Amino acid sequence: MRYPVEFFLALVLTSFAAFGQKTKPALAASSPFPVGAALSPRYLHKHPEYTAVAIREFSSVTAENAMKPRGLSRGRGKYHWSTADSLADFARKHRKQLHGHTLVWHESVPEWVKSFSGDPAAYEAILQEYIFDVGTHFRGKVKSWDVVNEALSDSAGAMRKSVWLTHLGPGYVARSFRYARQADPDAKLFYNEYGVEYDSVKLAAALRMVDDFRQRNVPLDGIGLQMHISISTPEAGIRKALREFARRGLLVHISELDVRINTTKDSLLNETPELFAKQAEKVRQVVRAYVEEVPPAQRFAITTWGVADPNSWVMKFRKKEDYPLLFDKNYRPKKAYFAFLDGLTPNPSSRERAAGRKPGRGGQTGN
Ligand code: 9MR
Repeated sequence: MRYPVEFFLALVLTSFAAFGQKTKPALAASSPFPVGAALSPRYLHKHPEYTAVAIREFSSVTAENAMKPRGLSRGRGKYHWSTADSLADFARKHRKQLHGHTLVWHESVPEWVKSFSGDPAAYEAILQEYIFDVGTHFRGKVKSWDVVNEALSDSAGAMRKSVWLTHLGPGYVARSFRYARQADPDAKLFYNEYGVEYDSVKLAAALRMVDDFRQRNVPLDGIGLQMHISISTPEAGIRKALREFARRGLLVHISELDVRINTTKDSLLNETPELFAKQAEKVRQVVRAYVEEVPPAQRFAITTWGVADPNSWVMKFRKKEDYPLLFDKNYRPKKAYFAFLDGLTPNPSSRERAAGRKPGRGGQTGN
Protein backbone atom coordinates (compact mmCIF):
# COMPACT_ATOMS: atom_id res chain seq x y z
CA MET A 1 0.00 0.00 0.00
CA ARG A 2 2.91 2.43 0.82
CA TYR A 3 4.57 2.06 -2.55
CA PRO A 4 1.84 3.60 -4.69
CA VAL A 5 1.56 6.59 -2.34
CA GLU A 6 5.31 7.28 -2.51
CA PHE A 7 5.25 6.81 -6.24
CA PHE A 8 2.41 9.26 -6.52
CA LEU A 9 4.26 11.77 -4.34
CA ALA A 10 7.44 11.43 -6.40
CA LEU A 11 5.46 12.00 -9.54
CA VAL A 12 3.90 15.16 -8.15
CA LEU A 13 7.28 16.43 -6.94
CA THR A 14 8.99 15.74 -10.26
CA SER A 15 6.32 17.46 -12.22
CA PHE A 16 6.50 20.38 -9.80
CA ALA A 17 10.27 20.64 -10.31
CA ALA A 18 9.91 20.43 -14.07
CA PHE A 19 7.20 23.09 -13.96
CA GLY A 20 9.44 25.25 -11.77
CA GLN A 21 12.25 25.00 -14.32
CA LYS A 22 10.07 26.01 -17.19
CA THR A 23 8.42 28.90 -15.38
CA LYS A 24 11.40 31.06 -14.47
CA PRO A 25 10.63 33.96 -12.14
CA ALA A 26 9.32 37.00 -13.99
CA LEU A 27 11.45 40.15 -14.02
CA ALA A 28 9.24 42.26 -11.81
CA ALA A 29 8.63 39.45 -9.33
CA SER A 30 12.39 39.06 -8.92
CA SER A 31 13.12 42.72 -8.46
CA PRO A 32 12.93 44.82 -5.29
CA PHE A 33 12.02 47.86 -7.42
CA PRO A 34 9.49 48.17 -10.29
CA VAL A 35 10.51 46.95 -13.74
CA GLY A 36 8.64 48.55 -16.60
CA ALA A 37 8.16 48.51 -20.35
CA ALA A 38 7.09 51.12 -22.84
CA LEU A 39 3.89 49.76 -24.34
CA SER A 40 1.98 50.56 -27.44
CA PRO A 41 -1.79 49.99 -27.79
CA ARG A 42 -0.95 49.08 -31.41
CA TYR A 43 0.34 45.73 -30.13
CA LEU A 44 -1.48 45.36 -26.85
CA HIS A 45 -4.44 42.96 -27.07
CA LYS A 46 -3.68 42.42 -30.78
CA HIS A 47 -0.60 40.27 -30.24
CA PRO A 48 -1.31 37.71 -27.52
CA GLU A 49 2.38 36.97 -26.82
CA TYR A 50 3.19 40.67 -26.45
CA THR A 51 0.29 41.12 -24.06
CA ALA A 52 1.19 37.99 -22.09
CA VAL A 53 4.79 39.13 -21.63
CA ALA A 54 3.68 42.63 -20.67
CA ILE A 55 1.33 41.23 -18.03
CA ARG A 56 3.72 38.60 -16.69
CA GLU A 57 7.09 40.31 -16.68
CA PHE A 58 6.56 43.97 -15.86
CA SER A 59 5.13 45.94 -12.94
CA SER A 60 5.25 49.36 -14.55
CA VAL A 61 3.98 50.77 -17.83
CA THR A 62 4.99 53.80 -19.87
CA ALA A 63 3.04 54.79 -22.99
CA GLU A 64 5.58 54.70 -25.82
CA ASN A 65 3.66 57.37 -27.73
CA ALA A 66 0.03 57.60 -26.61
CA MET A 67 0.50 60.18 -23.85
CA LYS A 68 2.72 62.59 -25.80
CA PRO A 69 1.33 65.98 -26.84
CA ARG A 70 1.05 64.86 -30.49
CA GLY A 71 -0.78 61.75 -29.30
CA LEU A 72 -3.26 63.65 -27.14
CA SER A 73 -3.75 67.16 -28.45
CA ARG A 74 -6.09 67.84 -31.38
CA GLY A 75 -6.41 71.60 -30.99
CA ARG A 76 -6.64 74.10 -28.16
CA GLY A 77 -8.70 72.40 -25.45
CA LYS A 78 -9.42 69.40 -27.75
CA TYR A 79 -8.09 66.01 -26.80
CA HIS A 80 -7.96 62.45 -28.04
CA TRP A 81 -8.04 60.49 -24.80
CA SER A 82 -9.22 57.01 -25.79
CA THR A 83 -5.89 55.45 -26.85
CA ALA A 84 -4.08 56.66 -23.75
CA ASP A 85 -7.05 55.75 -21.57
CA SER A 86 -6.97 52.18 -22.87
CA LEU A 87 -3.40 51.90 -21.66
CA ALA A 88 -4.33 53.42 -18.29
CA ASP A 89 -7.14 50.84 -18.04
CA PHE A 90 -4.68 48.05 -18.83
CA ALA A 91 -2.33 49.31 -16.11
CA ARG A 92 -5.13 49.54 -13.56
CA LYS A 93 -6.59 46.15 -14.44
CA HIS A 94 -3.24 44.42 -14.10
CA ARG A 95 -2.13 46.48 -11.10
CA LYS A 96 0.85 48.10 -12.79
CA GLN A 97 2.09 51.55 -12.04
CA LEU A 98 1.63 53.99 -14.92
CA HIS A 99 4.38 56.46 -15.75
CA GLY A 100 3.22 59.44 -17.80
CA HIS A 101 5.44 60.32 -20.76
CA THR A 102 5.66 63.23 -21.50
CA LEU A 103 4.06 66.65 -20.98
CA VAL A 104 6.59 68.88 -22.74
CA TRP A 105 8.95 67.76 -25.51
CA HIS A 106 10.46 69.74 -28.40
CA GLU A 107 9.81 66.81 -30.76
CA SER A 108 6.17 66.30 -29.91
CA VAL A 109 4.64 69.68 -30.67
CA PRO A 110 1.06 69.48 -32.04
CA GLU A 111 0.49 71.01 -35.48
CA TRP A 112 -1.84 73.67 -34.11
CA VAL A 113 0.87 74.83 -31.70
CA LYS A 114 3.37 74.99 -34.57
CA SER A 115 1.08 77.31 -36.48
CA PHE A 116 0.05 79.31 -33.41
CA SER A 117 1.19 82.89 -33.15
CA GLY A 118 1.04 85.19 -30.20
CA ASP A 119 3.10 87.02 -27.62
CA PRO A 120 4.95 85.18 -24.84
CA ALA A 121 1.94 85.46 -22.52
CA ALA A 122 -0.22 83.70 -25.14
CA TYR A 123 2.31 80.87 -25.47
CA GLU A 124 2.56 80.61 -21.70
CA ALA A 125 -1.21 80.26 -21.52
CA ILE A 126 -1.30 77.35 -24.00
CA LEU A 127 1.53 75.56 -22.21
CA GLN A 128 -0.14 76.02 -18.84
CA GLU A 129 -3.56 74.95 -20.14
CA TYR A 130 -2.15 71.83 -21.76
CA ILE A 131 -0.31 70.72 -18.62
CA PHE A 132 -3.34 71.47 -16.51
CA ASP A 133 -5.80 69.58 -18.77
CA VAL A 134 -3.62 66.51 -19.24
CA GLY A 135 -2.38 66.46 -15.64
CA THR A 136 -5.92 66.59 -14.26
CA HIS A 137 -7.23 64.03 -16.75
CA PHE A 138 -4.71 61.44 -15.59
CA ARG A 139 -4.76 62.46 -11.93
CA GLY A 140 -5.13 59.32 -9.82
CA LYS A 141 -4.20 57.15 -12.83
CA VAL A 142 -0.51 57.96 -13.18
CA LYS A 143 2.05 57.60 -10.46
CA SER A 144 4.46 59.97 -12.12
CA TRP A 145 5.17 62.20 -15.12
CA ASP A 146 8.12 63.00 -17.31
CA VAL A 147 7.22 66.67 -17.13
CA VAL A 148 9.90 67.89 -19.52
CA ASN A 149 11.80 65.63 -21.90
CA GLU A 150 15.19 66.39 -23.48
CA ALA A 151 15.41 70.14 -22.85
CA LEU A 152 19.21 70.15 -23.10
CA SER A 153 21.26 70.12 -26.28
CA ASP A 154 24.00 67.59 -27.01
CA SER A 155 27.63 68.29 -26.03
CA ALA A 156 27.08 72.02 -25.62
CA GLY A 157 25.77 72.63 -22.12
CA ALA A 158 22.95 74.71 -23.58
CA MET A 159 19.19 74.51 -23.92
CA ARG A 160 17.82 72.64 -26.91
CA LYS A 161 15.99 74.68 -29.54
CA SER A 162 12.25 74.32 -29.29
CA VAL A 163 9.07 76.25 -29.80
CA TRP A 164 8.90 76.73 -26.03
CA LEU A 165 12.47 78.02 -25.70
CA THR A 166 11.93 80.45 -28.57
CA HIS A 167 8.76 81.97 -27.16
CA LEU A 168 9.17 81.52 -23.43
CA GLY A 169 12.92 81.45 -22.75
CA PRO A 170 14.72 78.89 -20.58
CA GLY A 171 12.37 79.44 -17.62
CA TYR A 172 9.70 77.33 -19.36
CA VAL A 173 11.24 74.16 -17.89
CA ALA A 174 10.90 75.18 -14.23
CA ARG A 175 7.46 76.68 -14.82
CA SER A 176 6.27 73.43 -16.45
CA PHE A 177 7.13 71.63 -13.21
CA ARG A 178 5.16 74.16 -11.17
CA TYR A 179 2.14 73.77 -13.45
CA ALA A 180 2.41 69.96 -13.28
CA ARG A 181 2.48 70.05 -9.50
CA GLN A 182 -0.69 72.15 -9.48
CA ALA A 183 -2.38 69.82 -11.96
CA ASP A 184 -1.54 66.63 -10.07
CA PRO A 185 -0.12 67.24 -6.58
CA ASP A 186 0.34 63.50 -5.97
CA ALA A 187 2.38 62.65 -9.07
CA LYS A 188 6.14 62.27 -8.83
CA LEU A 189 7.64 64.73 -11.29
CA PHE A 190 10.64 63.77 -13.43
CA TYR A 191 13.01 65.48 -15.80
CA ASN A 192 13.87 62.92 -18.52
CA GLU A 193 17.04 63.05 -20.62
CA TYR A 194 19.24 60.92 -22.85
CA GLY A 195 22.99 60.75 -23.26
CA VAL A 196 24.11 61.95 -19.82
CA GLU A 197 25.85 58.58 -19.35
CA TYR A 198 28.23 59.24 -22.26
CA ASP A 199 28.13 63.04 -22.79
CA SER A 200 29.91 64.67 -19.85
CA VAL A 201 29.04 68.21 -20.96
CA LYS A 202 25.37 67.30 -21.01
CA LEU A 203 25.65 65.58 -17.63
CA ALA A 204 27.18 68.74 -16.15
CA ALA A 205 24.37 70.86 -17.64
CA ALA A 206 21.71 68.51 -16.28
CA LEU A 207 23.29 68.58 -12.82
CA ARG A 208 23.44 72.38 -12.89
CA MET A 209 19.75 72.44 -13.78
CA VAL A 210 18.87 70.03 -10.97
CA ASP A 211 20.91 72.02 -8.43
CA ASP A 212 19.29 75.26 -9.56
CA PHE A 213 15.79 73.71 -9.27
CA ARG A 214 16.49 72.45 -5.78
CA GLN A 215 17.74 75.84 -4.71
CA ARG A 216 14.62 77.53 -6.06
CA ASN A 217 12.19 74.89 -4.75
CA VAL A 218 11.07 73.87 -8.20
CA PRO A 219 9.01 70.70 -7.61
CA LEU A 220 11.34 68.13 -9.16
CA ASP A 221 11.17 64.65 -7.59
CA GLY A 222 13.25 62.57 -9.92
CA ILE A 223 15.47 62.16 -12.92
CA GLY A 224 14.86 59.85 -15.85
CA LEU A 225 17.98 58.53 -17.53
CA GLN A 226 16.71 57.13 -20.82
CA MET A 227 19.73 54.83 -21.31
CA HIS A 228 19.54 54.24 -25.05
CA ILE A 229 22.99 52.73 -25.21
CA SER A 230 25.07 50.19 -27.13
CA ILE A 231 27.34 47.33 -26.22
CA SER A 232 30.27 49.75 -26.34
CA THR A 233 28.91 52.45 -23.99
CA PRO A 234 31.46 52.64 -21.14
CA GLU A 235 30.28 51.43 -17.76
CA ALA A 236 32.13 54.20 -15.91
CA GLY A 237 29.93 56.92 -17.42
CA ILE A 238 26.76 55.00 -16.58
CA ARG A 239 27.86 54.67 -12.96
CA LYS A 240 28.93 58.29 -12.73
CA ALA A 241 25.57 59.62 -13.98
CA LEU A 242 23.62 57.36 -11.62
CA ARG A 243 25.85 58.31 -8.68
CA GLU A 244 25.64 62.07 -9.32
CA PHE A 245 21.84 62.15 -9.48
CA ALA A 246 21.49 59.77 -6.54
CA ARG A 247 23.77 62.01 -4.45
CA ARG A 248 21.28 64.80 -4.95
CA GLY A 249 18.55 62.77 -3.25
CA LEU A 250 16.40 62.40 -6.40
CA LEU A 251 14.36 59.39 -7.40
CA VAL A 252 16.21 57.74 -10.27
CA HIS A 253 14.38 56.09 -13.18
CA ILE A 254 16.25 54.27 -15.91
CA SER A 255 13.40 55.18 -18.15
CA GLU A 256 13.98 53.88 -21.71
CA LEU A 257 16.59 51.13 -21.57
CA ASP A 258 17.75 49.41 -24.75
CA VAL A 259 21.19 48.16 -25.78
CA ARG A 260 22.11 48.18 -29.47
CA ILE A 261 24.39 45.49 -30.81
CA ASN A 262 24.88 46.96 -34.28
CA THR A 263 27.78 49.34 -33.75
CA THR A 264 28.87 49.09 -37.40
CA LYS A 265 28.08 51.50 -40.21
CA ASP A 266 26.23 48.76 -42.06
CA SER A 267 22.50 48.50 -42.26
CA LEU A 268 22.66 44.72 -42.13
CA LEU A 269 24.17 42.78 -39.28
CA ASN A 270 25.63 39.35 -38.69
CA GLU A 271 24.05 38.84 -35.28
CA THR A 272 26.50 36.47 -33.63
CA PRO A 273 26.14 34.81 -30.20
CA GLU A 274 29.14 36.93 -29.11
CA LEU A 275 27.19 40.12 -29.78
CA PHE A 276 24.25 38.87 -27.73
CA ALA A 277 26.66 37.91 -24.94
CA LYS A 278 28.12 41.45 -25.00
CA GLN A 279 24.60 42.86 -24.88
CA ALA A 280 23.80 40.69 -21.88
CA GLU A 281 26.96 41.88 -20.16
CA LYS A 282 26.00 45.52 -20.74
CA VAL A 283 22.50 44.94 -19.35
CA ARG A 284 24.03 43.24 -16.30
CA GLN A 285 26.35 46.24 -15.83
CA VAL A 286 23.45 48.71 -16.02
CA VAL A 287 21.25 46.84 -13.55
CA ARG A 288 24.13 46.19 -11.18
CA ALA A 289 25.25 49.82 -11.35
CA TYR A 290 21.68 50.91 -10.55
CA VAL A 291 21.49 48.61 -7.54
CA GLU A 292 24.90 49.66 -6.28
CA GLU A 293 24.81 53.39 -6.97
CA VAL A 294 21.19 54.25 -6.16
CA PRO A 295 19.97 53.83 -2.56
CA PRO A 296 16.86 51.63 -2.30
CA ALA A 297 14.50 54.46 -1.39
CA GLN A 298 15.51 56.35 -4.55
CA ARG A 299 15.08 53.45 -6.99
CA PHE A 300 11.97 54.42 -8.91
CA ALA A 301 12.13 51.77 -11.67
CA ILE A 302 14.02 50.41 -14.64
CA THR A 303 11.91 50.58 -17.80
CA THR A 304 12.83 48.99 -21.14
CA TRP A 305 11.80 50.89 -24.26
CA GLY A 306 9.58 48.22 -25.75
CA VAL A 307 9.07 44.51 -25.17
CA ALA A 308 10.53 42.40 -27.97
CA ASP A 309 13.22 43.27 -30.53
CA PRO A 310 10.96 43.85 -33.54
CA ASN A 311 8.85 46.40 -31.58
CA SER A 312 11.85 48.66 -30.99
CA TRP A 313 12.13 52.20 -32.39
CA VAL A 314 15.85 51.68 -33.01
CA MET A 315 15.71 50.00 -36.43
CA LYS A 316 13.28 52.52 -37.87
CA PHE A 317 15.15 55.49 -36.51
CA ARG A 318 18.70 54.33 -37.34
CA LYS A 319 17.72 52.45 -40.49
CA LYS A 320 19.90 49.58 -39.36
CA GLU A 321 19.22 46.03 -38.31
CA ASP A 322 19.39 45.62 -34.54
CA TYR A 323 18.14 43.61 -31.57
CA PRO A 324 18.09 46.01 -28.62
CA LEU A 325 15.58 44.53 -26.14
CA LEU A 326 15.24 41.66 -23.65
CA PHE A 327 12.87 39.44 -25.69
CA ASP A 328 13.40 38.06 -29.20
CA LYS A 329 10.97 38.14 -32.08
CA ASN A 330 9.19 35.07 -30.68
CA TYR A 331 8.86 36.73 -27.27
CA ARG A 332 11.40 34.36 -25.80
CA PRO A 333 13.71 35.81 -23.14
CA LYS A 334 17.21 36.50 -24.47
CA LYS A 335 20.57 36.27 -22.70
CA ALA A 336 20.06 39.93 -21.85
CA TYR A 337 16.92 39.02 -19.90
CA PHE A 338 18.77 36.56 -17.68
CA ALA A 339 21.59 39.09 -17.28
CA PHE A 340 18.99 41.58 -15.99
CA LEU A 341 17.97 39.07 -13.32
CA ASP A 342 21.60 38.40 -12.52
CA GLY A 343 22.37 42.12 -12.23
CA LEU A 344 19.80 42.47 -9.46
CA THR A 345 22.16 40.62 -7.13
CA PRO A 346 25.26 42.69 -6.45
CA ASN A 347 28.48 40.72 -6.59
CA PRO A 348 30.19 40.29 -3.22
CA SER A 349 33.27 42.35 -4.03
CA SER A 350 31.23 45.38 -5.07
CA ARG A 351 28.99 44.91 -2.03
CA GLU A 352 32.11 45.27 0.08
CA ARG A 353 33.12 48.35 -1.90
CA ALA A 354 29.67 49.84 -1.33
CA ALA A 355 29.80 49.04 2.39
CA GLY A 356 33.08 50.95 2.67
CA ARG A 357 31.54 54.00 1.01
CA LYS A 358 29.40 56.66 2.61
CA PRO A 359 25.72 56.01 1.79
CA GLY A 360 24.03 58.57 -0.48
CA ARG A 361 21.12 60.66 0.77
CA GLY A 362 18.01 58.63 1.33
CA GLY A 363 19.36 55.28 2.44
CA GLN A 364 21.96 52.59 2.31
CA THR A 365 23.62 51.70 -0.97
CA GLY A 366 23.45 48.12 -2.20
CA ASN A 367 20.79 45.57 -1.53
O1 9MR B 1 9.80 55.02 -29.52
C1 9MR B 1 9.17 56.21 -29.89
C2 9MR B 1 8.82 56.19 -31.37
O2 9MR B 1 7.87 55.18 -31.63
C3 9MR B 1 8.29 57.55 -31.81
O3 9MR B 1 8.11 57.56 -33.21
C4 9MR B 1 9.24 58.67 -31.38
C5 9MR B 1 8.67 60.05 -31.69
O4 9MR B 1 7.53 60.31 -30.91
O5 9MR B 1 9.51 58.59 -30.00
C6 9MR B 1 10.09 57.38 -29.59
O6 9MR B 1 10.33 57.41 -28.21
C7 9MR B 1 11.29 58.38 -27.76
C8 9MR B 1 10.85 58.86 -26.40
O7 9MR B 1 9.54 59.36 -26.46
C9 9MR B 1 11.80 59.92 -25.87
N1 9MR B 1 13.16 59.44 -25.85
C10 9MR B 1 13.65 58.86 -27.11
C11 9MR B 1 12.68 57.77 -27.58
C12 9MR B 1 13.22 57.13 -28.85
O8 9MR B 1 13.27 58.07 -29.87
